[in-house]
Amino acid sequence: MAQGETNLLRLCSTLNDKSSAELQIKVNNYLIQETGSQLAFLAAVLSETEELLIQVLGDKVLEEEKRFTAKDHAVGIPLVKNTVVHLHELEESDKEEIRTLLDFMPETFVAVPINHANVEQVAIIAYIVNFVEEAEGSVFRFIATIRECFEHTLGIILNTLAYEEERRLRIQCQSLLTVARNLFTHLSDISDLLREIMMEARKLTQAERCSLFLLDEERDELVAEVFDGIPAEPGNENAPEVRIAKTQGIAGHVAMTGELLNIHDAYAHPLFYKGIDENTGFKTRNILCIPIKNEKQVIGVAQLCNKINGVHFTSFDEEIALAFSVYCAISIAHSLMLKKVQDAQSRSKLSNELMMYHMKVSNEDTKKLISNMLPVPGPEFADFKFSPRSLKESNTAQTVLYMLDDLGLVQRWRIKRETLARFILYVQRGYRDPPYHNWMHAFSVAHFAYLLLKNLHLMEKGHITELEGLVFIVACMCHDLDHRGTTNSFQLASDSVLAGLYSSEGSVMELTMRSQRHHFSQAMCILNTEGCNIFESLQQAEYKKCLDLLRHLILATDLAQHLRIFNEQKKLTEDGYDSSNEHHRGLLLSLLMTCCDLSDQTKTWSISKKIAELIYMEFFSQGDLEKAMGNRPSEMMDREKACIPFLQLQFLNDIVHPLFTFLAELFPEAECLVDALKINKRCWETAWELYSKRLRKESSSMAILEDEQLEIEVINYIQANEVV
Ligand code: Q2T
Ligand code: ZN
Repeated sequence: MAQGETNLLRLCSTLNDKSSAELQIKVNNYLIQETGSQLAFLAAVLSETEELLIQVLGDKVLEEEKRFTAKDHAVGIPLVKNTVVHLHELEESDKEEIRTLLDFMPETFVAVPINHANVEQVAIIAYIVNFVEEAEGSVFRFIATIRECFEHTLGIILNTLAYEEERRLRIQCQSLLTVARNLFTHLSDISDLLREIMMEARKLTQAERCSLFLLDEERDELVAEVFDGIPAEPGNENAPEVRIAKTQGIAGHVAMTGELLNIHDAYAHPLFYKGIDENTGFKTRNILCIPIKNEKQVIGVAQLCNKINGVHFTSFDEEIALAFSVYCAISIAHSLMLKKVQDAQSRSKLSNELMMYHMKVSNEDTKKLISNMLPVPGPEFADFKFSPRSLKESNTAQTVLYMLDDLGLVQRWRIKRETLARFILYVQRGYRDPPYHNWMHAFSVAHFAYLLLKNLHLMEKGHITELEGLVFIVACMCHDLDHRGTTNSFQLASDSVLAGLYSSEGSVMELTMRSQRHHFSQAMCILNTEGCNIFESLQQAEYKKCLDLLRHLILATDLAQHLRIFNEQKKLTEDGYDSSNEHHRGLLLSLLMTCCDLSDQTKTWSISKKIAELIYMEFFSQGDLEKAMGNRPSEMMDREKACIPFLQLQFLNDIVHPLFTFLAELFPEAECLVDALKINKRCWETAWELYSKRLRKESSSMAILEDEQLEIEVINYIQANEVV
């Protein structure tokens, strides 16, 4: 075997290193030995970027690997031409470049492109320098030696390089993830976050300093609130923010173009401003300036100065800084958003406080309510036939107090009388004064809850718990708090504040529930007002249950919500009610809430008629508003079109009657309510007949309710039926 072949075999048998640098040293030494050169080295071709990578010269590992774009550098010529290149083919400027790389001017030089196995694509370039041409054609022999060498070693060199690149990417990825986790825990304070970003950026790229600018779009300026690395002057931690024009200097250039700048020699760069160095005594050598972009635009610029242990920032630094800047953009955007949300929350809290301040219930009012003595209501007060609307409004607060007392709930839950009195007064004041959805509505709904609890013995028989009993009445009192006398859809159409609020909660399906959420939120506001928390004596677990139930029950009075659970309630009446099942209790309580809400219809005809008048006053003023806004109101809201008796019959048949039928199926004692409903339905039918006869004569749809003839005919009907 020839000596050369033995040497090559020996080389191959030693190529078992993990690091490509060590492999290259061995290969370089082999080439030096076989060609009698002074120096040999390799450049790997990075196919993705068309860059050349040089890590080792001879047996010296470079402190910092060198990267060249193949197109504009002398070392890349063999790749561009895809041929062997000799020193004498190079131009003077190319020779000069080679000299800079090697630190000396070579006498002889050959660069040999080596293709990937079986592919016409250059994988690496091998260079030998200062060999001795003993005889004619010895260069060709050297080239053949080089080619032969790589036939056997190219695979392992490329694999090792690829492995190192993968490992580098993995480590970079890991460190970026750590950084991201770190950043996302600093969202609550933007200057905290910015400081953290600058620290991480310096660590990742090994920079002496980092400054961070955010774009102030209103003023077209870049603002640096905190400068990292510049020692804070003693006693002046809140150094004034630094502002520069959006177009000024290196940072400005990067902000405008959105492109990264890697400046190797700061003082030689036309955009560099020496002023700051002159003032601070800091010497800027090189700069890496990166844009921080969200999907659309530049939101800031990070400027890194002076690579530690290096001549300038490398393309690795560029790569990692750009990847890092993505996390910066996300975390900065989130931090700013969080700040906005928190500000909005504070404003909302403030305006709530203002509202509570103006609603303020004085201690005298509270005391008066506790000490006032109304005569104890007679037994008729607890009868299904009793109409709470017959009470004077000025006595209603005290009546609520009485009802809760009478049910034993004040004692059972250790509610302070003063707190309870104050709470009731706040709730009363929390209602506005539309024709129907006012405090008298809330009060009569709460009274019906009292009737159900008492007459169906819901707590005594264990159908619901005592806590549920308490929350049931409270929910009734609060269920329409701050009602504006308009429907959900009107508020959406009129773009009201309420429609926008609660939009982030829940899905599209719950689009209709926003006013209900507002009623609940108002109830919470009152509970959270000083001296109003009637649930304060509850244990934590009970307290939470209680608020969850309050919310659930207020939401249950939404008509759409009722229709949603209607079938489940139907199934409940068919399958039987199981009070040990929490879901069953929830369904029952929802049913009870809606019964209370519509309980006016189980009273006398005169009340049913009066309620229709109030309801349609409210509906028609909404209709008028809709017309004024240039929209067409629904027929029910249109005073020129609505046929009240027809609409009432429809409402009683479709909504009210099925509800109370369920109730009577679960509790036979409630049968009398269905009977009362049936009478009212018959009355509305009588009214409809009359309405149909008068149709052409009437100008307003409300007039029918004031018609004397109607009154007489209906009374005749009732008298005829009283014997039944
Ligand atoms: C299942 C409980 C639903 C309680 O919610 C409401 C909301 N708005 C009005 C109930 C009522 C209500 N209370 N009494 C009546 C009467 C006598 N007639 N109503 C009515 C509600 C409607 C129609 C006639 C009523 C239903 N529309 C109200 C406006 O928006 C479309 C539905
Ligand atoms: Zn209501």
